[in-house]
Amino acid sequence: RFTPTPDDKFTFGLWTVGWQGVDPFGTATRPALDPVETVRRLAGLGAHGVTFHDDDLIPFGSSDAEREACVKRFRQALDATGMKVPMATTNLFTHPVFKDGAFTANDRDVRRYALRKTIRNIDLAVELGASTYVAWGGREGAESGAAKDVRVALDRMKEAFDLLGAYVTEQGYDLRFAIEPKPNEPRGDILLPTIGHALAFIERLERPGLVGVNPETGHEQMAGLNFPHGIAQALWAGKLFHIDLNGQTGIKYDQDFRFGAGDLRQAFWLVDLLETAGYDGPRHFDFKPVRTDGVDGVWASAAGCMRNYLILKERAAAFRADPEVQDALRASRLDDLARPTAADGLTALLADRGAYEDFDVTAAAERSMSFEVLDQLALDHLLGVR
Ligand code: GLT
Ligand code: MN
Ligand code: MN
Ligand code: MN
Repeated sequence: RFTPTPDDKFTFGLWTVGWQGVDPFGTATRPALDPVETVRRLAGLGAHGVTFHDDDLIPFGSSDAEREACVKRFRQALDATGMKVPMATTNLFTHPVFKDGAFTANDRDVRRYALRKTIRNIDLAVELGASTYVAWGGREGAESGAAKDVRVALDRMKEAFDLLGAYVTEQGYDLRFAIEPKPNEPRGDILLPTIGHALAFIERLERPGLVGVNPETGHEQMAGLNFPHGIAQALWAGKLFHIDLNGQTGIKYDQDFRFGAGDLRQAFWLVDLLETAGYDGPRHFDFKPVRTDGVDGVWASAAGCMRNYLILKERAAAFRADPEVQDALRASRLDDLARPTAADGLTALLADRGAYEDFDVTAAAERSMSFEVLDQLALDHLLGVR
């Protein structure tokens, strides 16, 4: 019970369990992990696969021969364990050259370098079987007003995604892009700060069908937003290409706790949504094992992410299956919400005296929505007392 298998599609970034605890105030508290060891350990815990930045796998500045050797060892570990690589991404934030951004850096040569670095890793991603390419623009932003002309920067951002879309199309790659929003950190303000901003941006691209979103729990919550609501809108738009699961306690720095820590109620509704909406992509954990812990804590927290997802999945399924919940849903008129408001058209609506002239607004206003009973049932299920 609550033991993950590869069918659960749990995946982890190499950089998550590999985080050594470096933060703005302190140096590493843990040794570096070899990606090969990470693949073996995660496979042992029941994960489905791993994801990577170019620089997680191949140290920045490696020669071509070193690069080949890194990829070869990694591929051998994948083959030996059956682990998959469903997603990859580019590190466009660590090296000082990206201090003012990558696709939207004011310096044109930095933007051209960023595109070439991305394209190089797209080739590797496809070679390793990835079908999603994440783009987190952590350094695309500003700390002050005149430093970035946001409308022009968005032109450059669009140009980048149009070029990348042209590249994968010309190569015939079966690869889609997923933009990861974040409101701030490391920049004072980051471009495309929320799911909503990203969705609107995507519709202005040359190939909108190639681009979706990779929302992260904590990133929306850093902006005070309801993560399950944002995910629901991404699903509604057909744009949930990938997801980064973790934990966050409200509007603060990016905490990247293990999934299930932080806002547990939002985690419950999120799992309920993913499991009932037919999302069949990876359940990708992008978290940082707390830096107080040694390597033991790294694997304990990776196991915890998966265990918490499976517990919440069971709790959410029990909630949906409970006959009292089904009655409460009807009492709250969720079935009525599912009915079109004017299926017979505008003329019929305008001619319907019951819709306005004869509508008893007082009686309608007096009907209770009964949401408290419904929510208490959810809490009882979440807490495991039903
Ligand atoms: C970085 C960031 C994450 C992104 C990763 C993809 S790397 O750690 O904090 O949220 O998902 O580039
Ligand atoms: Mn984060
Ligand atoms: Mn992330
Ligand atoms: Mn992160």
